[in-house]
Amino acid sequence: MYKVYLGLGTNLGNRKRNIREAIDKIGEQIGVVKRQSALYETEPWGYSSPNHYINSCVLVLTEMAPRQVLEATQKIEREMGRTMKSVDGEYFDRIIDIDILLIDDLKIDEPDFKVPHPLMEERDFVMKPLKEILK
Ligand code: PH2
Ligand code: MG
Ligand code: MG
Repeated sequence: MYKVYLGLGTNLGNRKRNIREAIDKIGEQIGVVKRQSALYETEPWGYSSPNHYINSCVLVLTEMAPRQVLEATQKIEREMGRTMKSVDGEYFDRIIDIDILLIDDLKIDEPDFKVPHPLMEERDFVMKPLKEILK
């Protein structure tokens, strides 16, 4: 059983509904959603856009291996209509982004998969909701 902390972000469409839909899908496809932070309205970080974000974090308990969790989060992003992915720190507005922040105290350092999330400590929009549910 893994304890996985996920960061959720959306700045397009009905943002509250997007967060709710993502959490429903996480519960159906990944594991048991044990905790959810409040929703935070945040300004775009790292690029400029008129579209503010809603960010939140969840704690999920799952039997899935880390790589399977990554694939499942990407599948949910696609199901929800996510198209553009960030490339080399260039960011785009998005319907939903689901990032793996922490998995137990694992360290993963693969080209396409790093845990803990390498940028999380620089990002208030991650750390504020994460601290609410961390234990
Ligand atoms: N995600 C990014 C880039 N910038 N800014 C906010 N406020 N919230 C995000 O979730 C976010 C961001 C890349 O994933
Ligand atoms: Mg992200
Ligand atoms: Mg992402």
